[in-house]
Amino acid sequence: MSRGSEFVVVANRLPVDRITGEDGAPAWRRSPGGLVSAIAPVMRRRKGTWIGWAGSPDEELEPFEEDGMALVPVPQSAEEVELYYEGFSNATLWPLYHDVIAPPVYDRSMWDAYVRVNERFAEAAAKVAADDAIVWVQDYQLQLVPSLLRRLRPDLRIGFFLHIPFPPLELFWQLPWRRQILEGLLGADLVGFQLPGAASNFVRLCRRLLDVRHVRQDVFWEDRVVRARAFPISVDVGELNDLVERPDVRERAEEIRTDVGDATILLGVDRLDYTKGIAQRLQAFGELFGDGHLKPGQAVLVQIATPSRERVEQYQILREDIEQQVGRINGEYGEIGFPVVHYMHSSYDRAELAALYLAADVMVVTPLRDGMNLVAKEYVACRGDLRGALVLSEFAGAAAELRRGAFQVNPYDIDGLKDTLLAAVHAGPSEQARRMRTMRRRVIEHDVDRWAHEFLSELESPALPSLPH
Ligand code: ADQ
Repeated sequence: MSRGSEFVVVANRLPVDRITGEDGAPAWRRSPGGLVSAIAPVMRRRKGTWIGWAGSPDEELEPFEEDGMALVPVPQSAEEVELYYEGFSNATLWPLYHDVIAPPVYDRSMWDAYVRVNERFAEAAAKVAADDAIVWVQDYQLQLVPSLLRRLRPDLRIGFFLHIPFPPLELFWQLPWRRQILEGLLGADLVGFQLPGAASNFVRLCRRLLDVRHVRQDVFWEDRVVRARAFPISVDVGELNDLVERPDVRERAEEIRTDVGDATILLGVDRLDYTKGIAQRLQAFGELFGDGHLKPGQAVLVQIATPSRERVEQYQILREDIEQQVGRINGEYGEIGFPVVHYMHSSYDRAELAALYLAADVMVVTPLRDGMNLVAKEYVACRGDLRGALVLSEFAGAAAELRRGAFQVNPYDIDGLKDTLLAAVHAGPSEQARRMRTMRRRVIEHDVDRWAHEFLSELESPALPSLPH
């Protein structure tokens, strides 16, 4: 590929999944999800290029085109997947940035691999970007790319967006490579976070660790201004609207309701991750049966848990724990024909998810810490009928926007969670409508298109002209 894209996205994964086509030959399909659908139109308009890993280790692929997007695969060896992706990204940074819910692993060989892979991504971006191009780097796996890339290509305008929380200084301080990560991010012109609090954490850290000057959230670093700002991500409201209008999706929602014998449906949809508070949710729900507040056949919890990071030890332990807990609850409280928890460890397509959202009386989102949580917003976007209730953890980024309409909970407080679940189950149609209307106003106005647009407008607007004295 020649040096020439005006707009480059750098993310750990390419926005396509490998599938087997109808003729049995391998093919690519655009990955589902908001990030890809938000960025795809911008990519087409600006003749963009997406740089990322294709998903299989030890595979060298030539650049290719798919769905109107130019894609540049960056290879990763099996060892790098283990050390950079499963290791430093998901066993070190992920738990550290999520309030150390699980203990982070600090391992020097993982760090070395993280540096090596970040260098490879930066080199790939430096090669394809046109003069003065915009480069948008995504997420915690690539925090060194902004500074590595700036060193190679000082002409570029570089943005970075962190999808997960940015921890308070007291936690970040643990990281043996804290200085390198922070300097890596400061290579960007604009560092975007989900919430203003995360941007403040970042600026405070810059001041304490690097002794830099700043004016509010503009940090002065190496004769440049690095802006830290919040851009809460959202969902593709149009896509979800289209889905819930489809007759087959509506029929499927009815079928789900019939399948559970018209019990009140509480729904959980999460990657199987220890940050999502699935154990607390199950505990509270089970106890409601133990206390006699709910009866088998009257209410069910449908818990969809997408397989995730299955080779990381913490995730294997979590899966065993959750599955045991589900078994225990059903063993204790279920009756023949009336299990109280329906647990599915699998991934679903968007239409099936939309049908589940339509069928659910209560959506239960109880993370212990979450950058945003798109599931909460997807549920709201699907409920144009103004029915249903959202139980939402205070520790999800989404709580900042949905506070007024959601039933808010502290998932660590099991009694509080039980009371809130019951309140949501018993909310009448007018209360549901009032709350849902408030939440929908927010989600519809602030959809994922607007998120991408606001980030890129800020990145393209000129920085402050001069340094403070
Ligand atoms: P995640 O931790 O993956 O994202 P979330 O925001 O809820 O969490 O997004 C999950 C996505 O996967 C949703 O679009 C959901 O519909 C989909 N999904 C979940 N279970 C599924 C299943 N069984 N089958 C198919 N699809 C399923 C990270 C951060 C979040 C942040 C997002 C976006 O951790 O805090 O909101 O990035 O920035």
